[in-house]
Amino acid sequence: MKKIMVTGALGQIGSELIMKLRSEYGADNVLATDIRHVASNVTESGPFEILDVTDAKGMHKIAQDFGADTMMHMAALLSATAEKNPVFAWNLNMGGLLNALEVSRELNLQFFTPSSIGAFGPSTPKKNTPQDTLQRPTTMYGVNKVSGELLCDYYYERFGLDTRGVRFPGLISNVAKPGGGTTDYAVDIYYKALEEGKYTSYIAEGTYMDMMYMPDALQAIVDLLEADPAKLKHRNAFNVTAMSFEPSQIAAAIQKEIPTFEIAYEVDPVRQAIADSWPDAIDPSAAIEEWGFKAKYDLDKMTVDMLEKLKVKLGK
Ligand code: VAH
Repeated sequence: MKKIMVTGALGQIGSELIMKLRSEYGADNVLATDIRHVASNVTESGPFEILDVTDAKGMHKIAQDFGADTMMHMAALLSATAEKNPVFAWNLNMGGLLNALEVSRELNLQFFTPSSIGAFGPSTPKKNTPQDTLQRPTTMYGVNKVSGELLCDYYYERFGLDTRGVRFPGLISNVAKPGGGTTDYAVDIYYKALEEGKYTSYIAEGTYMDMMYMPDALQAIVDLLEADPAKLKHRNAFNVTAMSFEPSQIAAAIQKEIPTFEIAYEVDPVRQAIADSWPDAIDPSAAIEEWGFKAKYDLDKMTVDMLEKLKVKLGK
């Protein structure tokens, strides 16, 4: 049975990943860590430790004492936050990743960390973006993600470490709200639709980005973790996506459920520039062929589920 250590366990992905992993592998076999303790189902449903991922010795001790055989490094600053403090973002995103890779090498752990469509830049083909293509991102987050992909490939090639990763699109969830991302509008819009009946988008109409509902993202992580390594031609990091849409399309999907919902636009130039530098729609065929990636939620199905879950959460 796997013994999995997760960093960034209270983040947007981490907070749901912990619950998914505990249901798959048993609560006691999944150690959640984060830089702060916030009482939640993550901290109450299984082992939890406070960990600053820039503390290599602390990370090694926690992984060793837990008897981990798998490291899932989820702690990172997202795109918009990273642009506000690029040096801090480099130190945290790259320092934390290097520590997680080194601890995994020293203790021979299987290793997973997510990359992002943010690893692509304006010179990358925007439509049907290939698995292997030009990656010249123009954001600190993107530089971190490309560097991280190369570092994870290096640890696989140089040390034989079993590193695996995916390039996530914007992730939409009804549990932990994302913090500091560019795609967060696609989460905020559902909350505002129920709370105010309208939403002002900071991303311009017509701006396509890849997106995926969190349940599909979590299943993709488990499927890749369990994939037969002999079938993996790629390692870091597989393109995965479920849909590509622009703000007026998610608004239209919400209007099918809430006909009076209205969208307006007040573009944030910083996050618009980040979104404009990313692909419109990436090609997930390598993930489909090499480990059977499959998304279950499209925009309409996700919208129905999001609104249903948020109505309960918001007491609507
Ligand atoms: C962000 N949600 O917006 C993250 C993600 C593809 C976007 O990397 O920064």
